[in-house]
Amino acid sequence: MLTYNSTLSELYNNPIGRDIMDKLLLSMGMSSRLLTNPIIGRRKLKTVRKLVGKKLGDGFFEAFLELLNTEQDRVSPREDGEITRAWWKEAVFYQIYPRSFCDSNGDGVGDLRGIISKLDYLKDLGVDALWLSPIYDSPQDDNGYDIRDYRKICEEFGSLEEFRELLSEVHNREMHLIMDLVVNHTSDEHEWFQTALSEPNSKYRKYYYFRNDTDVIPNNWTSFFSGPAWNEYEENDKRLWALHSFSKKQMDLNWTNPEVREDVIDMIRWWLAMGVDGFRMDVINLISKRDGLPDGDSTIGEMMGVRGIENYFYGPKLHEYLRQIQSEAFAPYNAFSVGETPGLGMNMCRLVTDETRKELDMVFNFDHLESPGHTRFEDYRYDTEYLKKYMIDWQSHYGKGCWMSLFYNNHDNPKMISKISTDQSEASAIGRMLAVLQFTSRGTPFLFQGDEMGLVNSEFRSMDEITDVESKGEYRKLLEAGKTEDEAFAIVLAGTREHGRVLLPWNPSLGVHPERLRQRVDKKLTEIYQDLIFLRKEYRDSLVYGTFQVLRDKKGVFTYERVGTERFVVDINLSNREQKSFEPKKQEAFELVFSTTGMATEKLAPYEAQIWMEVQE
Ligand code: TEU
Ligand code: CA
Repeated sequence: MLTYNSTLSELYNNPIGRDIMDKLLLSMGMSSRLLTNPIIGRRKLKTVRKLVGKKLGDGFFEAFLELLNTEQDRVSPREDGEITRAWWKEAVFYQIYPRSFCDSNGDGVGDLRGIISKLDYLKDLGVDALWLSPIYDSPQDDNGYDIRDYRKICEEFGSLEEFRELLSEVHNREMHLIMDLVVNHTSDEHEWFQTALSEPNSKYRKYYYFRNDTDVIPNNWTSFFSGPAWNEYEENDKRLWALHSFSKKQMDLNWTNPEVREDVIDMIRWWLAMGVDGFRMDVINLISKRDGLPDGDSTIGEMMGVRGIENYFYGPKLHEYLRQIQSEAFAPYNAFSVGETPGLGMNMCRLVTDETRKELDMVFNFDHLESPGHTRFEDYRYDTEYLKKYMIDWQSHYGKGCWMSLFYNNHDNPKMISKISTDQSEASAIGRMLAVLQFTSRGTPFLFQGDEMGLVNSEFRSMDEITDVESKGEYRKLLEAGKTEDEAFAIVLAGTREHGRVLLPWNPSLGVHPERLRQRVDKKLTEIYQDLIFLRKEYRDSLVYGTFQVLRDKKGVFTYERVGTERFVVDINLSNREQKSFEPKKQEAFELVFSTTGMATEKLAPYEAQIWMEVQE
């Protein structure tokens, strides 16, 4: 049991402790090596509390200790033996955000028929598997992440028959298709919630977190989309509260209720029986909440941007629920699972993905998407040195029993190219460099729709052009905090999820957006994606499953080797200045197999990346 008498090294030995302390030090610009220093490691928590207690507050330490003591398990990274082979480790995934992917009937909303029309394009690109963001019946308050009927297709997108056609067309091309599983919450228009509201004695009242025993809001939790995390209703002249971690129309399911788990598992099996190959599982680490839903610590709330999150981002029954979903829903169909796990660090990710744990196959970790000390709603230039640090850390330490997802963009984030530079003349070079890093690293590449087109952020001009419920909440919060409309819009513009949600520019002449929101496709980049995906598959033993070893990581450059049956050296210029190329490979028998500039020069041009292969005798 960890207590105030525990030493920092004992705390650092706990997987949750390590992840939280690493993140804290990183955000303060300090090295986590500090905590492996024997002198510092001997310090007791009570001493640290005396030093920083005022700043962090007592609640922080209570919550910290309570959280760490929930995890008795340890999973150390496996470095020996072989990596278990699997189709989803060798596949290149492509995330489709249906409402903006391809509109086949000109109503301005993407649809299933539009996706079908692009399957050959995706196959030619080298894509092996699709991840569809939600296509279920939904009021679209959070663009489909608020599901009203899990077994019905949203009419704007098409019909169940069209979905079956899409699925068979995908399988005919020997591709896989995974769907988005959103079961931390349902829409407030879901029949379960509507019944729970209208029939207090129905079993569905226990499907959600309702409270009718208090006149004041049940706790101090805030929503991910700003404001309190509770809706207020009126029942028999009394206040009735219901929990929502996200929008006011996304009501949290109560996973402690076995009937909720059974109904969710039944729904998952329904889709898997139809032939779906697996699921991306929306905020799946949030489903287990601490009993009693205790207040959140304000310091942690400040740090994480959501008050109360320490009570559910890694809840007490998370592993139990994940194991039940895996054994009762996924295993019988040998289905693939990738969890979306905001807030989990490497050690907690290991605890939910290590192959011995039978919980999830993979997760999306988001720690690389912002430079330390920065947040998404902030106009700053992303530091590629940090991307290098992140990649070296995960490629070197995640272990052979776990498998990384490799991505830069999704429907929740601005474009990585624009984070690095807003100079349009650099966009193409940065896009190519990022592609080399993604396709020569160990893990599964997840492209987001349009990555292969080199899309950058959009030039929205006002909040009138922003539809995202999260951005609107953020804008309101900024105005309430005293920002002017222009200041608030500038902050929202930097981080709005809308950048990942504009219709793709298949034919820029069409489309419902004004000229300035339509982007040209970087066709050369699309070819480069095809070449790199081909190379990765051609040399799968080395570029997918091979070893990873850093050869050079001085400022501005990142050189590493991947070794399987072949040996590759990847030489990357992470900066917008010319850099020396990595010399030793030139003397040895290496040949240049790829360069983002097409030339083998003594120097690396800004953002140039080269791939060298050892010539086999
Ligand atoms: O996102 C959850 C999540 O991690 C978000 O809080 C995300 O961190 C933030 O929006 C920006 O990074 C998932 C879905 O991807 C998102 O589209 C949904 O809005 C959300 O869950 C609720 O379902
Ligand atoms: Ca349409």
